[in-house]
Amino acid sequence: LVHLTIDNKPITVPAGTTILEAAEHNGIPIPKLCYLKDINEIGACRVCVVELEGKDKLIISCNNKVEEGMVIYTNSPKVRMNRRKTVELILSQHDCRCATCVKSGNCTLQKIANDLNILEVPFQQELEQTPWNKDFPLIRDSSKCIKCMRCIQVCDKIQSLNIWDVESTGSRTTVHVSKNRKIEDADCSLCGQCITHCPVGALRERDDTEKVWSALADKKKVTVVQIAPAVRAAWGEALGMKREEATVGKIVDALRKIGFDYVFDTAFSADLTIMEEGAEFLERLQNGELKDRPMFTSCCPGWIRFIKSQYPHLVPQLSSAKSPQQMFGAVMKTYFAKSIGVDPENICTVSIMPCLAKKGERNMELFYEEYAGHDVDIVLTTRELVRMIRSAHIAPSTLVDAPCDTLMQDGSGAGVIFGATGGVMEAALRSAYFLVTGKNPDADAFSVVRSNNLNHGAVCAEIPIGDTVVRAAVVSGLGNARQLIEMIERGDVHYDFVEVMACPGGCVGGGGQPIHDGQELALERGKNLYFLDKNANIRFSHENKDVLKLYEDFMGKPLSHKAHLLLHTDHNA
Ligand code: HC1
Ligand code: SF4
Repeated sequence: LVHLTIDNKPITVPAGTTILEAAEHNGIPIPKLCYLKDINEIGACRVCVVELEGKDKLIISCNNKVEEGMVIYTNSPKVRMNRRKTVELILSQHDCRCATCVKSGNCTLQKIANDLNILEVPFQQELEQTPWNKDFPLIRDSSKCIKCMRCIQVCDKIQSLNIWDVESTGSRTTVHVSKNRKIEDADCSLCGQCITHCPVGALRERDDTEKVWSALADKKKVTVVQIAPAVRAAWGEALGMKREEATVGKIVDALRKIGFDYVFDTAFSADLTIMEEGAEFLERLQNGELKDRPMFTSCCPGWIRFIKSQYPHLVPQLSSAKSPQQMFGAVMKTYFAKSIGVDPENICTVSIMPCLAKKGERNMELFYEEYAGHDVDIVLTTRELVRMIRSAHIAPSTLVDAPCDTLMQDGSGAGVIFGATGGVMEAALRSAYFLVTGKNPDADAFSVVRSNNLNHGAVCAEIPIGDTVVRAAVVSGLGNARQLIEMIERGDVHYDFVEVMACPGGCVGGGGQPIHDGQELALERGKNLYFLDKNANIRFSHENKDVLKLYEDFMGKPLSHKAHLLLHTDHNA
């Protein structure tokens, strides 16, 4: 243990603790911009400086460790003056028009400048303006970048994709797409983790809310919206709602108030996905197709983009099932369109997703008898949903629990846990068990595939189902996925079925979720989905009555010709 004083408070912490952590654990917060625990501890922003008694120069607190007897001041006149100069310099190179910035109100730079009572930017340098493809789902505004390097580090260390890099042009350091590429040519998975780790508004999603407002205003259009599982675990955070208040039923109410004609829950089509993917898995397993390599899940478009660019030879191992988002879109434009007697062309399908990659996935085309457009027309992130609720001036306190529309109303607990890492696997195992043995397992029988630590890489389990043992692996985060694939390719391990989600913790930690600077909330949000599953009326996808009715009245059975046409895709194409 090390003894020191911080702001006259005697403190004892374990050796190896940084000054910043020692202070924070003792209720003395130190402002910081670039620091991200274990990911970015480079002291680039110099905002976290502190004064060490006996030393002339201020020291950086995020990467200097405590030493016995240190006397530290975190807010002395010298520290304040220096910190102020640092922040003024950052502001001088930053586009400070907060009123039109997506991060306003939730921006670390804005908060630090406000806290330091900086009322004027003493000098403004010329702002960096790098051209950007505004049609790409990920938008970067170079004039807002503060060169904290977090995007580079998250992409390298967590996602192993190295999309961003530092570039030096004369005296200026800038961040840019690596290897001089354009973002659209850079193998970006669109996981959006760089956005959720950016302390300012330099990175954001392409805003598609105006497209939705136009569709809502178009009298000819019937607007149909779906809400992804993970959205319910996070949307309230950005509206100041308590966790228990922020129910999915209130999202349904908000979307109706905004003007949508029909509102559905993606948990319905997650169940549908399990019916198709589960049947496909058992077929491939029984045909001996999985002897050398596993079948991989296909519901995460960030992962699909990753495997296509990094391991193209493994693409045939992907399940051919479309994601729940796409399946729902296809069903909305066929089965549902027929039931309400509307031409699919006049239906606008919208989805609310925790995800950026879903904005790319929606480009997938729908063929039904003839070309029928896209399954999904517009994808909004959870953050865009919140912006729409705000634009509509809906007070969260006025929202009530409303049910989804009928025909595709049921959604099981198994469908809800899709939003957390391990959830797709667990849901699939529950139904595979039923398909093989003819009876339900205990609904919690496969909870071993859940994660409680995202730094531990893959979760693996051998699951007996009837006479066979299914070797299952679950992984989230693309760096973890890369490690697992390398092990599979070397032959060190063998699995039959592997679930991969691009974002750490799964969709609950998605790149489109509300941002809390420096906090990782994926596991906590995931627990909420498991709680909802535990308390759900039905916990098995194969017991979803509306899914069963869809098969009976329209789709036939899993893997039928019609199901292939509407619910599956060729990832090789
Ligand atoms: Fe996901 Fe999925 S779980 S991929 O994270 O399979 O985005 O929530 O909607 O499609 O269901 C996302 C979440 C989501 C799909 C489902
Ligand atoms: Fe999107 Fe979920 Fe995949 Fe992240 S894990 S890229 S949020 S589908």
